[in-house]
Amino acid sequence: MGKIKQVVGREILDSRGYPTIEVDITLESGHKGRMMVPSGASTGKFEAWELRDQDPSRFRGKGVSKAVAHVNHEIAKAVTGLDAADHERIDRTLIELDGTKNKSRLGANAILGVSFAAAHAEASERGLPLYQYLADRFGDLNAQPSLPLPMVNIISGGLHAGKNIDIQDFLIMPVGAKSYPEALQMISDVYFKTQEILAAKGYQSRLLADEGGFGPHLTSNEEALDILCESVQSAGYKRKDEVAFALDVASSHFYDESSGTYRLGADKQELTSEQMIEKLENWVEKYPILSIEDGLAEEDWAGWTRLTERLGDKVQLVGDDLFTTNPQRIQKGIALKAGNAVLVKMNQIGSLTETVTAVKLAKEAGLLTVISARSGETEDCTLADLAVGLNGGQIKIGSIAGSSRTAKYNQLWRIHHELNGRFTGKRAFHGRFHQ
Ligand code: 2PG
Ligand code: MG
Repeated sequence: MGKIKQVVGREILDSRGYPTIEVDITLESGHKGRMMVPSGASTGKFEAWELRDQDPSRFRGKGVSKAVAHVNHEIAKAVTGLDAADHERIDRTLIELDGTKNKSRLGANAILGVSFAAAHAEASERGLPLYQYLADRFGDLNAQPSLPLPMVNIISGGLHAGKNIDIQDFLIMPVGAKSYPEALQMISDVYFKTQEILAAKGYQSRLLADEGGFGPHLTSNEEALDILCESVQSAGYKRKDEVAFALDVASSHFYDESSGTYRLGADKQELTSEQMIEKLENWVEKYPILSIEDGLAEEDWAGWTRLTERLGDKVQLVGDDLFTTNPQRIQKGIALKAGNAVLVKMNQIGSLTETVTAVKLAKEAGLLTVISARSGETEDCTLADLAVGLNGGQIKIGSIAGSSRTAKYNQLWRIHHELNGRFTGKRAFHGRFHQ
């Protein structure tokens, strides 16, 4: 254990060119830990609060200097002298100091940075890689840390690609891969085939969306699925058995609350919750889809229960905006049988121990987990270590372009060597969904 000696916050830039917070913690021993905080664009209503300055004279109002000041003054004072290994105490101190329900006074970005920087510092104090430290402290007792199956963005839409099409992410999962490097190679094959196919069809294939996926102006949402089918086939893989599809529909962002309908601009459709379920069901019949995230909106609980009844034994139904990594919302989902998997984003809830609670709660209830990046990222690799250390099963980082994404893929590749290749692969699904 190491006592916290110094806490320093500063502004840095994220992958969209907006400021975010970096926190450095130094222990009395001299060991240090650093955390760079990610930031979402298609954020859920129930996420912890990301504090931005709202001062239009700096960074279009997106500066985080107030949150940085909180780190350097109030927070530094409160956590200096605490044991960096006592994550429960550190997080409780931060949450109580903030005093709001959604971390809006100090900022969830400020709190998250300090919470995770402490873990980095303590891991360094013990001479352990972060994933091993997290596994020792919070991991599954009966399972050794293992590399997650990647869920990788190939074609982007929605808020990450200028609303070219409505569905936000068309992703692939290399379920046939026997190892992490093989998974990466399969992803790379499909990624570059997609680029060739888009170019051949006359689409813009060089410009990339926020997460490094291609963001062409397709004529419909379904066209993206057809293109993916073609890419997987021409890359020489069997659809579903070797490469399965995943969608992040991010439907909260085209849901019209007043009419209770889903407005798909690219398909010129306005659908009720029931019709949206039918549309997803048709896609599951027609395409090798293994996972659907946010197929329905964050407040459409009744729809989610029906969706899960209809499709829950065929595909993974992941709640992102629905759950916002919030244990209370996950509890509600368990009670209502809404969804069968949780997307885990540490900045949605805002601290290490609450993220761990969300993962444990999900696993105990038999829900699968996908540890996820945000659309605004940095070179920080905490996410990769977290996914391994907690045995998250699956990881969603974005595409294989842009160093904020590849930093994490590469960290996993390093860990692959340290773990002698231990890879969860398609076992992430525990044999469900006929995998
Ligand atoms: C999502 C994420 C990552 P954002 O919706 O799952 O793809 O996007 O960080 O913008 O919320
Ligand atoms: Mg999502």
